[in-house]
Amino acid sequence: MRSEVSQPLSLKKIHVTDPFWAREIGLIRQAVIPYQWKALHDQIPDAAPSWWAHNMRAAARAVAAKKAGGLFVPAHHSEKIETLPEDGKKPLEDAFYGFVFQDSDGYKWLEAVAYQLMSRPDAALQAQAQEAVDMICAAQEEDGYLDTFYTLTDRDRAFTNLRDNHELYCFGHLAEAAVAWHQATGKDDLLNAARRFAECIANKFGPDKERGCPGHEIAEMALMRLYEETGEIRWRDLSQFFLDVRGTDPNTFALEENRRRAEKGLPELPVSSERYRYHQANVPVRDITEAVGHAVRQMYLACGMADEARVADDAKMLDACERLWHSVVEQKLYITGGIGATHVGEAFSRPYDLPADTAYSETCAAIGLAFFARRMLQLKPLSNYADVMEQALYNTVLSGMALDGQSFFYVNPLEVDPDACETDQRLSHVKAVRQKWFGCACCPPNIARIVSSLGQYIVTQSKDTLFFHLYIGSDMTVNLGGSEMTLRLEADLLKNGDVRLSVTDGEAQGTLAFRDPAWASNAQVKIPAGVKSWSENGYLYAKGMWKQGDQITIHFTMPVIAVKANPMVKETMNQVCFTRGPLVFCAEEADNGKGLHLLRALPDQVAGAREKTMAIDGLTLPAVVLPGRRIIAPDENAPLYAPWTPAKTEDAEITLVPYFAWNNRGKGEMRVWLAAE
Ligand code: FUB
Ligand code: ZN
Repeated sequence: MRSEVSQPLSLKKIHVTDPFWAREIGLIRQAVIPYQWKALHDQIPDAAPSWWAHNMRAAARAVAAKKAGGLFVPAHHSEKIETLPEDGKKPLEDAFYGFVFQDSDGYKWLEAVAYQLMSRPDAALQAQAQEAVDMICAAQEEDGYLDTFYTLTDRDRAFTNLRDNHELYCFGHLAEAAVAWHQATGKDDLLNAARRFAECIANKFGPDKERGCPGHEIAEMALMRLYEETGEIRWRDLSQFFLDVRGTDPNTFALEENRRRAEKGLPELPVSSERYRYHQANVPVRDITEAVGHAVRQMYLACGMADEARVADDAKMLDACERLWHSVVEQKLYITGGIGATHVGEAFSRPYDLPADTAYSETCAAIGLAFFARRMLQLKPLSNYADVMEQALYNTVLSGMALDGQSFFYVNPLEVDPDACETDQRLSHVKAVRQKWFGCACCPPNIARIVSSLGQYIVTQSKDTLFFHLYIGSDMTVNLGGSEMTLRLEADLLKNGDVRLSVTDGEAQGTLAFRDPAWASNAQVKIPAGVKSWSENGYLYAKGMWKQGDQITIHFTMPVIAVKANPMVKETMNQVCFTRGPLVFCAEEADNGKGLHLLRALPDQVAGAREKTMAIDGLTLPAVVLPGRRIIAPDENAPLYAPWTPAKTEDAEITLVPYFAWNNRGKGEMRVWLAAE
């Protein structure tokens, strides 16, 4: 294995204390997890039902009936998806409702709970999670199969539509939750359920069995986790099998589709892989050059690929991961760390196509990007990976949830006009306000799990080197060269770029590496005498014998920066946006009135930006006030077109708030990119 490969710290060894992020993690624990438990049980008034508990209980009854030798007659004996009961009717007790992947919502919830328990044990929360675990285990069939959709509809059709029906996706989320639950509690009930399901899958698919791969990736990285947790190599083999099959001819999605078509007497379709860009199955994974198709799927695949590159030291896979990375960050990434520019297929668009108002930028996709970035960092400590991870976390991931944790965005555009998105079909995917829940509720529990596991993104360790990727205040216990030491990282990036790392206990010989963020033009570093230091790949390394009382302080300058996009991005031509540290800022109607498109920012005068704080929903957040201009709106009799004359403008102060905090003060316009004068 390559010498630079690093691993995150166990969440039992790192405790986030950061003034901003500790609140977020606490919010997930105190507000979001209880809220989502209610959502899983359909107890949130006026919110779309989840059906998770309903489906699990119904499947458990079906499984029990089968075990008792009885006949289970499905209420819906077809693959038709019932999102809601027929109009005005009560749900059928034994029917499946919701999207085919509804099981995954509960698995994500459980994974988030497990991370929280790792940081801080809580008997009541654990008991509630145990209830969920028991419900899941009860829904598992005797042969290990565990997917309530097929259990409640037509088990004989299991694994006949991997492309669309998400069994392997649900398995992936189950395995991720099971590993986390095992790590948190030492209990192997869910881990065994995941293993039994993995076994059931491995009995069907493999080199000497049927070819197939997940329509929605995640099983690849989940199997790698299962392998790393249990040491059972067959899970790594299965993950590799899925990666190797993907995008090769004859395409397995086409083959399974042809089998379904044959049942209906329909003619065969071509079996070449080209048609499967949406599923990233258009080329073999080691030949990937561009991020394509459904953005979350692409990111989850990238994670599986990066895990394979790390675990198997697979150089071709690493090359493919790097090409994928460059495709995303150099051509397809929003300034907010969002990805997936088009709602058509929730997908990546062509290079440089980054529209602001019609953006999809699904919360889960930004989460997937952060997952991928962390894995790339594990492979190679290059600061660009951490820059992008931070960009996604501080902006789009956070914007996915209201400051009170009670409502969520699925889609994260960079420009919103409520009147437009409420009346224009082309913008029907854009919501002007966060929603209480979604029929397709992939994003809220995904936020819960990434924020709850934030400690795993801050630091990774490779042998005797600790890499500090994110400046998020935390206390940690590390072992360098066999000696244990406790460290305190202090930072508050919402305020300033002052960072301090102190050895609070113990002593050890090793190297501490600190990322030099792209947003900091100038770092002033103080390290103890006798420590050897050097810079490499955007990290400042400090090697020495560390002992209690040692401190490293870094002052990163954190000015407001006026940012332009590459001119190939047509959408943002002559527009500017403003960032400070990891935060992207936006203008909101609440501060600047209606008609944000009339504002003209003055990028040349960015040095005159005034920083201030603003109270939003009880939080004190950074804000920026800029000198600017506003085009005086024409009166309503003005013609649509007229001979050109310079626009009439007036002075205007432009107030900007962090993008993640937008829409916490009622409905209104929002813009990240402003016209530049
Ligand atoms: O298909 C499962 C999840 O639902 C995807 O990851 C999201 O994009 C949403 O389509
Ligand atoms: Zn989502």
